Amino acid sequence: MSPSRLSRPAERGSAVRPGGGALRPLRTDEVELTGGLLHDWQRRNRQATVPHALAELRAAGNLDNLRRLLDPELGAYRGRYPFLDTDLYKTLEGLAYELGHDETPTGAREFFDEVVGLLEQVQAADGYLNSFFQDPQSTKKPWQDLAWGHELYNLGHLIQAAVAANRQLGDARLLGVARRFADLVVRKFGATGEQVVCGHPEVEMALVELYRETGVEDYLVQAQLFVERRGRGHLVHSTFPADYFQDNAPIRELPSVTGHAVRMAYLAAGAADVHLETGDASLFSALERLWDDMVATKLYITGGLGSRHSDEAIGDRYELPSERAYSETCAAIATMQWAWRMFLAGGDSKYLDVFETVLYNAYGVGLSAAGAAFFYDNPLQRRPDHEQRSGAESGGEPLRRSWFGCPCCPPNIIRWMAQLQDYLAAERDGTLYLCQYADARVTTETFAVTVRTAYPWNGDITITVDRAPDDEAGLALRIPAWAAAADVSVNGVAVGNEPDRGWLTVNRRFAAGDEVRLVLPMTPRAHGSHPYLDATRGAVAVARGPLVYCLEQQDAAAPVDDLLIGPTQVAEARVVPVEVVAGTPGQVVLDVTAGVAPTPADELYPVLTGRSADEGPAGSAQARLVPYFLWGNREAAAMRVWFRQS
Ligand code: FUB
Ligand code: ZN
Repeated sequence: MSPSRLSRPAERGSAVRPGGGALRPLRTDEVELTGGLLHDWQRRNRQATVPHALAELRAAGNLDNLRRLLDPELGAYRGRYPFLDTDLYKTLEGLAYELGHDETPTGAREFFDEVVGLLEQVQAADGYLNSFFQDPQSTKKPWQDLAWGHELYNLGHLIQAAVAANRQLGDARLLGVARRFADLVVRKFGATGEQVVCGHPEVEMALVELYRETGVEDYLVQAQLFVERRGRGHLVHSTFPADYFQDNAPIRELPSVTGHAVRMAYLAAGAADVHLETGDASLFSALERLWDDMVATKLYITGGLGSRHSDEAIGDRYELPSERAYSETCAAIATMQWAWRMFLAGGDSKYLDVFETVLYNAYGVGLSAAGAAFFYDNPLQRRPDHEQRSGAESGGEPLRRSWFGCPCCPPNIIRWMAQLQDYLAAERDGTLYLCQYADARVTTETFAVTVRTAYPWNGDITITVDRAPDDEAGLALRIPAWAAAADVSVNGVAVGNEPDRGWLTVNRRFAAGDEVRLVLPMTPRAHGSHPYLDATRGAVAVARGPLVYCLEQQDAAAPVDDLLIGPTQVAEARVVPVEVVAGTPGQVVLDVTAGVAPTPADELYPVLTGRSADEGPAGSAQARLVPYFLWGNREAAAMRVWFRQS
């Protein structure tokens, strides 16, 4: 770690800064994570993940791909994909946050300056920028293949990095590059230009954010055009079907979230951004409908989206296999981006509940405890002899990998980790909304509070008012849907009011020193699944608070496939604070006494003769359930989230 050389701006805007909507997200400088799991995750990002990624990006040739446009002697384009510049952009976005810290990751400043300098040099005179297509030896020309070329997807990540650099560091160099490219896109693909869309949504939310940052309306109009154009047959595609690109129907008419999972959730997040600026109510109701359908039929219990390895697709309703779950880490991030915008639009806490589930499970699992190895796909079950496919890549490490040929997930993890504080709190009409619970200092113009908690390991949250508004004000506490009850008190006196749309709001004339205490029950829960969900019907999953638990073979006295765990075993589980994996303080495990099923017959499909399928357990065995996000940090072994009951 080296000391930062930057003086960052006093006001640092968060990643999403809507002009409309119900709530204002607090700025980055208004929320500071001070301790606990999320804070430790951020420190790990700074100390381990970023330095690791910078080395991988250099080794993989991402910088050389830019350099060789200036020096052809450097050889051929490195890598298979036309979107490898985005690995740099996502990393730059994360670095924009990290460079604002008192201590910066080793090599971060040099890397940032080097890449920004290269981008400034290689950008074409008309603003175009993509090292794959600018390659004189490339067989493809710019804009020749909108479906697969990812050029606008590239622009989207460039814009997001540029906005972050401008907001977090007051460094406008990248913004200049991004605007030149965005202006080209507006000229070429605007209302009277070519009627095309990109095969991979992403640029929509970026263009809206560029509009927010610059006030230039053209960018918002362009985002709106891209959202509305999709699904009207403007994409020429061959390898993948129309729904892979969400091009089978306009977004307002899509019957359900469909196609490639990351594309779908980025598109929906972009459409939500358009709604936030335009107030387009019918667009929002379409998004609400898609969201509700997704949550009711297509989301894993971990919050993961996308069940198919084939085409990295979401799959049909109730198609949620555990072992072959795809649940790409990028899709987890995209789902949180969508959730946050839906919340900002209307204030409903149900979006934050899903955000929380994704954060601690489908997203958290993507990174190793030490911070330098990644899952691309995130299955909910692993058999000891089965291979971890890790996206399109087979062979290699049995668990998380240090990098990928298609490394979309690692830098996505980095940027998201760096900006976690942007999603902790919001405000509306003098009410401060605490969206996620973590040790933090929250300081707005009128309110300053300190949050102390060991969440998600326990549900005790204390909010101390450091500075109170002059008049009566509100403190809104999210009561997660998983919480069967919630005790709220102010200075030791119980607050009687009920939550409204998931928010319990304390309204009063606060004074410095006031203490608001929220206690959420952290009783382990046994979850079943919808009867149509054949893959896990009759099975039980275990959760406690926002954490989904799993069982790894090293923690069970019998094969995990033979263990029987039902609601009774979960109700009797012992909640034990113990460190399973070094480097993650405060862990809580659940010790259960599981039944052990009789040894199964060898037949794959035995004839049923009236013999009871439910003979009851042949014995019992001790088993220790660990948080799902921590699995795979020891030697590769069997793992399950869903357990047999019989
Ligand atoms: O196409 C760009 C990225 O690569 C996608 O978002 C990921 O799913 C991976 O396919
Ligand atoms: Zn990915």
